[in-house]
Amino acid sequence: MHAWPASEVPALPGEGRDLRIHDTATGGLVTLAPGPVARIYVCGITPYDATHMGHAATYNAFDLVQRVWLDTKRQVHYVQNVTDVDDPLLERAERDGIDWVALAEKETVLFREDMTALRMLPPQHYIGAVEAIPGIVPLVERLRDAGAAYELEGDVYFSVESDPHFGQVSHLDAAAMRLLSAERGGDPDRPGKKNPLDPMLWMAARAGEPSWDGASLGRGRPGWHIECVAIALDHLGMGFDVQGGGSDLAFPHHEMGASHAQALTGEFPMAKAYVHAGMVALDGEKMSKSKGNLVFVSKLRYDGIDPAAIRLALLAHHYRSDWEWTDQVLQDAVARLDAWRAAVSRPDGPSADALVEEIREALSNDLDAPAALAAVDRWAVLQGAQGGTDEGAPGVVSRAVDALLGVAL
Ligand code: 5CA
Ligand code: ZN
Repeated sequence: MHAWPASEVPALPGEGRDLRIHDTATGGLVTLAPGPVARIYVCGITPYDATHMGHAATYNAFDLVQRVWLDTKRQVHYVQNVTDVDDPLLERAERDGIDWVALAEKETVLFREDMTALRMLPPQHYIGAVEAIPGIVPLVERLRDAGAAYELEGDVYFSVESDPHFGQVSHLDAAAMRLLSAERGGDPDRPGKKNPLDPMLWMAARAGEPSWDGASLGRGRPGWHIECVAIALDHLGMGFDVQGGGSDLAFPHHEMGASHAQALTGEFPMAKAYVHAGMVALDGEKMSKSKGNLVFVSKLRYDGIDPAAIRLALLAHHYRSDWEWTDQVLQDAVARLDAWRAAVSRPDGPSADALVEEIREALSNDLDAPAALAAVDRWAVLQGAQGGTDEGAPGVVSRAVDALLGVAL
């Protein structure tokens, strides 16, 4: 699949800083020290509805990760998937009486437009589950042949007990795992499984559902977790720097992914840091396609809201906190954007050198975007109150806000 166009990232004076970020697996901050090419995998959308503010907030967090790395003069190798075949997509297509392929394509087109408008950096490899199937099948065969997977009525399940590290990404107890497994695509109550938590690797063809050639597995379609493992290992290899997603992916998705990868390679963990963004809610409930309590990026754009203001609304919240989308959040962001634009519209102003360092410091400290915004606010207030004589300072501020926060002033 093709991704979306990249917005330019201006180079800044001075040196960027290494990223310290919260890793769910170790439960604390880790300082990442990637090589000259930092490697990141971010779980992509299941394209059965439009991009909502929760998705946008999560992708914003991982866009910041890349901007911090780019500021250290590293290159970034970024991979993202599209879960373009899965139960919820097929169910929505069926409900609405439309072709599932057309639905996935339509929503993926819209996602690309939203990401472009929000100045999210595109992945170098944007890979659909369907196009990854030829790479998934041999991995499932290997897992089965190694005794880490078993067959149940034609379906193939991964055995979580084959992984000595199972549980070391999310650190949940068995009861919590069972509950979340049922909520998030698993089938803990299916009779005949070795362990209720075992996730499906390959689902045998069902009547009326799409299926693909699975070689010795028979016709069918891939499970969700093996999809991301196959794509990540193919394009990044083991031990990449960050696997990212919302906190609802810690279990089962990233836990199972780490287990699959461990069983395939003997190595743990697949990613050096498992990074999870908080959940965005609307009216007190997690924004979710299945609940339908959604604020869409595209709707706001069509209503004439500047995408830079949407981005500032996301940045005003720390990526790890759960927060609530309200009209006030957007109004505050619009006001901040106006104030910043006014402040950079003059040819001179207060020195921007310290500000650039403050933004760098804030972001390198577990992506503290609210602290970065507060620093820019202080500069803008100073500019409004007394101005300054530093020629070109507003230009430096504009470039820093663009390069490090993805906001075009
Ligand atoms: N296709 C899978 C990942 S492989 C999937 O979870 N797709 S998704 O469309 O449901 O979600 C895409 C991303 O948005 C995931 O990282 C998910 O954790 C995140 N996300 C979904 N809802 C919210 C929300 N309310 N707040 C924050 N992030 C969210
Ligand atoms: Zn994923």
